[in-house]
Amino acid sequence: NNHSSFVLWFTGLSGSGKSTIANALAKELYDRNIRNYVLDGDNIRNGLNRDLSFSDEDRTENIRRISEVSKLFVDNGTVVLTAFISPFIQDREKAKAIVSEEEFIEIFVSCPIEECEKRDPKGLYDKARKGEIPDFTGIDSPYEEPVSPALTIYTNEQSVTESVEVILNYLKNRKLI
Ligand code: GGZ
Repeated sequence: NNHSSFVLWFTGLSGSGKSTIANALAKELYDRNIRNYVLDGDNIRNGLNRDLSFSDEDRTENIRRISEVSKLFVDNGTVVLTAFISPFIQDREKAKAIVSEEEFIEIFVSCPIEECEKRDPKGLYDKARKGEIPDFTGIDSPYEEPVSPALTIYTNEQSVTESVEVILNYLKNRKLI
């Protein structure tokens, strides 16, 4: 288990597949004895960040705290996989600066909003269209695509297994695993 730690920062729309891919990759890393941890809405927005809404300001604060927590995990020698929409370029840039540029790997989980809306696993897009959830990303709140992510994963064209394989190959090529 002699490897450097880093943050795999997944960004993309709700329903794009961030958490699914992060969790599948986490299992692969675990099987290779690489200590890792997935940060997502379930363990952050329900706990540390339960005081935050989905306003632009609160999303920025959400990402800032997640970045600081990620840095602590990296200091501890743990690979971190974050699965948050993180819609603003500027917030992701700040996250990169907090974690440190060399240890920050941005992965764009790309999926057309029509497909995310079709999947709608939690029925949130449906509610947002009806006006029941204000400031919903992609509907009435912006999503700024990464300009030069380390990797882009196309979840409407690739299976979860294929996506995980692409990321593992990237990490191997960079000699990070
Ligand atoms: C976007 C929302 C919203 C609004 C609740 N906009 O598909 P999910 O359910 O499980 O993932 C979404 C999650 C987004 O939280 P993040 O912390 O990742 O967002 S951000 O990085 O922008 O701070 C969705 C749910 O929370 N959700 N309301 N208005 N997603």
